[in-house]
Amino acid sequence: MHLEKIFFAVAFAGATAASAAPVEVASTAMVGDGIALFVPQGYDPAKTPSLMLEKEPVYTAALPSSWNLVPEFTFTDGKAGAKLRVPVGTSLYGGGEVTGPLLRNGKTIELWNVDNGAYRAVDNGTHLYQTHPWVMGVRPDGTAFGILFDSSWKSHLTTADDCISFDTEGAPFRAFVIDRATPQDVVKGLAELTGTMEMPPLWSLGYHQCRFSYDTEAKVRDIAANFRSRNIPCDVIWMDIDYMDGFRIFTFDPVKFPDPKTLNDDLHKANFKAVYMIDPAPKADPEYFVYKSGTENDVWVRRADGSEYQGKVWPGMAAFPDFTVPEVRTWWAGLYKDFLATGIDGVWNDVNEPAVFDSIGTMPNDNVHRGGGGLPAGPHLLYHNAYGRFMVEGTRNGFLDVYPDKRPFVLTRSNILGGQRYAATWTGDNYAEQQHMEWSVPMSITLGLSGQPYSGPDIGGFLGNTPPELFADWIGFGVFLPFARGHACAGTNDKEPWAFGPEVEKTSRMALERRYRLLPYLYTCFYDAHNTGLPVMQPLFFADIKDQALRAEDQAFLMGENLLVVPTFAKNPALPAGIWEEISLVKGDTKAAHQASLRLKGGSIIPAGKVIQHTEEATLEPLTLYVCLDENGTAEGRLYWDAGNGWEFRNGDYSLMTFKAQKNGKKVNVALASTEGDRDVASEIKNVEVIVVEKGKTKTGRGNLADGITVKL
Ligand code: NBV
Repeated sequence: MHLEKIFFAVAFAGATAASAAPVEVASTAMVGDGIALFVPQGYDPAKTPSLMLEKEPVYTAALPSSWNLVPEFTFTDGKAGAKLRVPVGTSLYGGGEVTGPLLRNGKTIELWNVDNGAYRAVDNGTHLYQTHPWVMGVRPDGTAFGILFDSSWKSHLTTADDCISFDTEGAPFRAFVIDRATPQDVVKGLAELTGTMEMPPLWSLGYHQCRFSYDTEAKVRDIAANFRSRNIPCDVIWMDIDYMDGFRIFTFDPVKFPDPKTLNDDLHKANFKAVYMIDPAPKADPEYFVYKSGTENDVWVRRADGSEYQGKVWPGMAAFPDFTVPEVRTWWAGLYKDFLATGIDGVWNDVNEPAVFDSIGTMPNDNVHRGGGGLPAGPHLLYHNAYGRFMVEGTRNGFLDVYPDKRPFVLTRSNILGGQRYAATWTGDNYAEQQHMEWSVPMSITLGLSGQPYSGPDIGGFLGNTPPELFADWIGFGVFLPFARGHACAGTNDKEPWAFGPEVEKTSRMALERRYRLLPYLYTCFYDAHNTGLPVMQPLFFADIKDQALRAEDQAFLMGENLLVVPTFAKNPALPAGIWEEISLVKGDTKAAHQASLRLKGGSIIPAGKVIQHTEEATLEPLTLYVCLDENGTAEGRLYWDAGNGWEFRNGDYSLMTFKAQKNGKKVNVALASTEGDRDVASEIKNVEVIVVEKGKTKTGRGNLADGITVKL
């Protein structure tokens, strides 16, 4: 479409009131390879600041006249919107944290972060805790595009078959359109605009055990001891709100958690990490040091009349830090100093939509945020969706101030696109029921396609009592999601792996052993996500972008590019054509009830370690390479490894190894083809086991990397 045709855009079809007034495109530019920027007339960054981009885009070229994905902007009664016409037959994805299927054609979601218990407490689940104004379209031929609406104002996002529309309650905004050869490239383009996640600490890829709440020190010790005595792999124990003194953040209950330092030290001795919850709003108690210091530093969000806003939350009436103000984020970061010094390894920021116990569930729309550091002052209606994102930026910085040499682990319930740079996430308060178990697959895939690769559900379901079968099915595939944590709401049954009896305990142990064996592969997937934005958990259609049958598949999924995971609940999943061979990671797993089936892609090699109980034991000695040859008898795979924490990998202290396999008659030779990085991991690996899977049969060979390994077929 020629640029002149962009003017006089057609009226916005979805508008209900007076028909939407078209707005001309004021300027366009290319800002990256296949990435176009469209700026409507009336756009003012002081009214709609960009809260999602990592940095301001740089003009690289003029928009080519052949560019045909042109958004049409509208502005009606003070509310801006935009739409993008979509070619017939396009499969639509994205929108961030959503319930329902992976394929988003014909859906409308609201973008207004909300505490939405069981995904149905509010507006039938049409909006959850996060905001991702982003849709990706995959054309029938596999080429793909995406549109990022660069606005945090309260809005609706509709993905009709022929049109993506986004209508906001705020001022005009810019839109970025990415048009590339593959959906993978489009998702990477989104990361070029909004950034990627940082490398996580290796320990955070282990299993996490949580409950609302392990409410005494003794209980925490008991849970930890059970994991070790029962040989169930686990890395992290979580402290939910009951560790606090009267729900006051940054305090510890003097009776139930009298000595957090010793508790954390003891957890460390048993090779556990400790993650503690911090909510955003301190109790408005003039005697309480956080409230006192916040008041002295003038950090609180204000009402429209300028007075301090207070809302009821867990500790009673509380004040809310205005995280849009850079100095407030610095103040917030400072609170973590003494807190983390007790040996806390990670932070869980909850209820940061922010949730308020009132009729609208959050603070009033006209509350005032002051901004600063390039951000304008603005109403809560503008900043609501980014409240959690600004909070976790402060939290992450607080962690880095205390531990500059460690990789932070921050988990957040609320976020906005771009916030993957600061925190991982989980999918909030799901219910212990079949549908929520099944939804946990498309939910995390969709988050991954929307810029956030690090997510997972509360395995077993948070609300409601979990029946043993459900837990077993859930953990049987939940261990292959990027973030693997079991969690349970107060008042529900115990949901630790052993709580359901010996059979489920066995199932859980096996599932977790499988995850831990795959750590080298999983870590490599995270390295890719960190570098390029390619999701860790991928939709099956990534395996064959032209195959229409895969477009709606959201029971089976991919872990990285090479491993297909079929949960036991999956009924007739559409699977990609070509060679995919089932692999076994733990004796008996392919036959065991509840364990997801794992299939390796033809032409690929994936690395695995031995069964370990926690990541302090993580080792590549011995290393197992699972090999599945393609039609030509070749295969290739990679392994990324580094210190597992810290930043030295940025200075070259890592190893990225590429392995290649080649079939020669009745033999397969596997060798280290290349290495990148200064860390000499390869020469530390003395024992390599190669397992070639062909037509359902496995053949094993052993050797070392220096000589290469030969497997006789
Ligand atoms: O802090 C308690 C819970 C927490 O366990 C859960 O994971 C969060 O999503 N939190 C919400 C507060 C409200 C629980 C009903």
